[in-house]
Amino acid sequence: MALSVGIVGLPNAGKSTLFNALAARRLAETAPRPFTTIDPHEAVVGIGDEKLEKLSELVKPEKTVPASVTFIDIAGLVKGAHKGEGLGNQFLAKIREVDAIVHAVRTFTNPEVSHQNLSYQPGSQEQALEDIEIVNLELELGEIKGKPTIYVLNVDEGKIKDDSINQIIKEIKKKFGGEALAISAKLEEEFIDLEPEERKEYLKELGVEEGGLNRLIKKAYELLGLITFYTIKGGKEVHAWSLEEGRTALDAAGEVHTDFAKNFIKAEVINVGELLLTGSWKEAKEKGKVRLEGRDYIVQDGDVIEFKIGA
Ligand SMILES: Nc1nc2c(ncn2[C@@H]2O[C@H](COP(=O)(O)OP(=O)(O)OP(=O)(O)O)[C@@H](O)[C@H]2O)c(=O)[nH]1
Ligand SMILES: [Mg+2]
Repeated sequence: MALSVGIVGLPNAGKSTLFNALAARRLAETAPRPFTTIDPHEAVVGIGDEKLEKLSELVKPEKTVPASVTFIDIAGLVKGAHKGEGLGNQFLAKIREVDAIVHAVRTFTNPEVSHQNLSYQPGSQEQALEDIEIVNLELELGEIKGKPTIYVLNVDEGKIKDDSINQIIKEIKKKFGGEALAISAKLEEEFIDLEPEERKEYLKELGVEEGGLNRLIKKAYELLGLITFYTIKGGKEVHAWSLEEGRTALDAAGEVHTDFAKNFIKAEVINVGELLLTGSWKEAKEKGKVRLEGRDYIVQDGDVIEFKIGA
């Protein structure tokens, strides 16, 4: 499925900062004033995938295409947005179409960045919960209900693993359901300018094993119950695709091409781990490790699939 995720939150929560970090480009203006974002921005982001990289090293195709997520950054939502307060309302329609919501919640300290609440207490649990409620109410009144939501606490860069932040995350999950995690949007945005090695070093210094964006995308996958399968197009193009768990080989074929579903005959399948161990598709076939599956086969996470298509 072509996954799409909308970023919502109060003005100045750091939505565009997070969006830029995800897009790895400064597409949206960010500023310490509310309603910086007016028109929505969209970015198609390739999902970092180690297995895909390894598969690509093995197959050496002309082209490698990661699975992708479209992120949409909209204007901040304020109290009364559903009645036309602020700017967010007119873009709620955009949010109705997405598969999941990333709800940015400010907990970072920065006296230059204003908050709706004049007595804003950075990092306070009450404040975070109150902020969330304001936005959730507007979403509900705007007829956006029951969407899978990931709450992103936008924290000061040194606080990603703080106990107090972990506590807020627990409370959010308890109170609102969905997923929650802490990210420093500002830090992730600064990563745009760094080489991968430098990023790793930086994260290590902060005591964090994995960048926030990867963690966010993983959570989105979990929340939406998605898995990844791969196609190699006879060695020409290695391609990662996302699919809902429990879907069949026929559904997977339809993801790749509508004609593939129409003219489906069989699917040749091997798990990516096994293929990497074996060394090549040809060898895997010779050794009988590539299975032939029919249209009702339930696709597993990490399956590499070659579809056999009729005329
Ligand atoms: N210190 C700090 N500042 C941040 C962080 N994230 C965002 N900011 C700053 O906060 C301000 C607002 O960020 P934006 O990304 O523009 O916020 P937004 O939610 O898109 O705001 P609107 O589009 O106006 O609704 C900018 O000046 C950012 O640099 C953070 O994690 N730490
Ligand atoms: Mg913005």
